[in-house]
Amino acid sequence: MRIPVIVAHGDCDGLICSALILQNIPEDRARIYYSSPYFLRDTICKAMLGTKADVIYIADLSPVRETIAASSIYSRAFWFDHHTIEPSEAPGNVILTMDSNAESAARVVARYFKAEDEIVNIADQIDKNRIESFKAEQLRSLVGYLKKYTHGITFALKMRSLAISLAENGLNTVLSDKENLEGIAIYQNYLQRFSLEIEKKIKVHEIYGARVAIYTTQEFNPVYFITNKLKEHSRAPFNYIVVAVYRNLNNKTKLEFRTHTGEDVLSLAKLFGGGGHRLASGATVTENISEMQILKAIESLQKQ
Ligand SMILES: [Mn+2]
Repeated sequence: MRIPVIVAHGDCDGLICSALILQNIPEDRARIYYSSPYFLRDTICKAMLGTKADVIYIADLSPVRETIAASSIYSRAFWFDHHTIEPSEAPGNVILTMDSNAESAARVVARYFKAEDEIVNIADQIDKNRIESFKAEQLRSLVGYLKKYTHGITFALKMRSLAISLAENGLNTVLSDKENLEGIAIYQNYLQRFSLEIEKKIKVHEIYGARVAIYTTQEFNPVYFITNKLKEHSRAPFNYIVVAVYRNLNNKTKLEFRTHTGEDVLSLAKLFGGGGHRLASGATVTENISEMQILKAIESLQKQ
């Protein structure tokens, strides 16, 4: 029997993409994985074992030369993405559905399958950090809870069961589940405590006319929340907001870039080998990146 594989980004948009794909493929089950730009090639290869490599769906993650090549081992590979990337050549069995103007990757998936669902609008709100509805806030908190408090295989299993539940029972059922509501409450409590920490730990720099806020941490902290909270800072708005997550165990730095003022932070991410969107980008670097290196990179952009 052939088993389809779904690989999506391990965030809200990716979760919603995976639920939409599940709803719209002919098979009634699939292997679902959540990945990141940094691990995607590994994920595509691992997911293949035991599936006869029939069909793979990849969403909210960018097709680049290496990941396109990995996906082409499957009989057919369907990509759905809305990140800004250089166009890549792909073999005939790799179908790229891309729209860098789409507010979410879920929007790209929904258009492809001609599937209308309120959850697509919610993906747009969350991915653009423009929350308008209570349900969007709740779903963002639920995924925030999983990102903050679960790791590795537990995170994967929880996300998987959320995707299946979203696909089969819908958003209202997911958001009225007792365990999910408990997770949301725990996460919202954490945010209250965390908002005090941001004020204390944020470092502000002026560099060539740009105002930069840098937040360094060793754990998971929600970048959207830091960005929103900093709007109330006495020196806001910030041209560049940088969240640097240090994973000292494996000498890795995860950099996230945002802006209050429409600065092109994609160019900044590219200086570190990363990517994303013009107003929200990131990079994972396999060394410890110092604040000084980040400021130097911003300086080089400001000088242009
Ligand atoms: Mn997205």
